[in-house]
Amino acid sequence: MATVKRCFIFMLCFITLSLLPFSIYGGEHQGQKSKSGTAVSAADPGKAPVFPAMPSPGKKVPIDNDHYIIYGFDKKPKLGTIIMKVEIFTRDGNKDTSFEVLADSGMPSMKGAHETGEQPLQVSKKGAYLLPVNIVMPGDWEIRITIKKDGKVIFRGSHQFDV
Ligand SMILES: [Cu+2]
Repeated sequence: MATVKRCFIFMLCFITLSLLPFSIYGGEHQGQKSKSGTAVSAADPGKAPVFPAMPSPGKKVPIDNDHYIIYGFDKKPKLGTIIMKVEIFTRDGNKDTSFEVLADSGMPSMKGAHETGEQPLQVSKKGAYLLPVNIVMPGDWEIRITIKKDGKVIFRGSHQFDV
């Protein structure tokens, strides 16, 4: 019995020692990243952009100093295809279609299962940005909106909902 126990402790030590170099390496690697600043982090594809939660559909969401969006759906989200609509307004309430709007949809609890990747919304005749979103199963869903002006990202926002 004592032999088995000693053997077990030996195994544990062996595993710990063999994993140690990796954890030290990982720590150093992270340290290097944060020390070297923005140049490296901007080029680092592993650094995921942040999508802050937006106010509810139908509410004004500021995207810069002079514009806000109002987003929503053609119906209460349910299984099947729903159409997401994003309208961009200037501060004085005129529609602006000079932006590029992209959206990614998926289920936060099933990472990698349903993400569509960034899809461009198409501008309708009425000046609304539209995108069909396929809700393929019940559960928690998230739509992530990215807005660009002249190719540069000026806004990111997330809307989470349950189906
Ligand atoms: Cu799912």
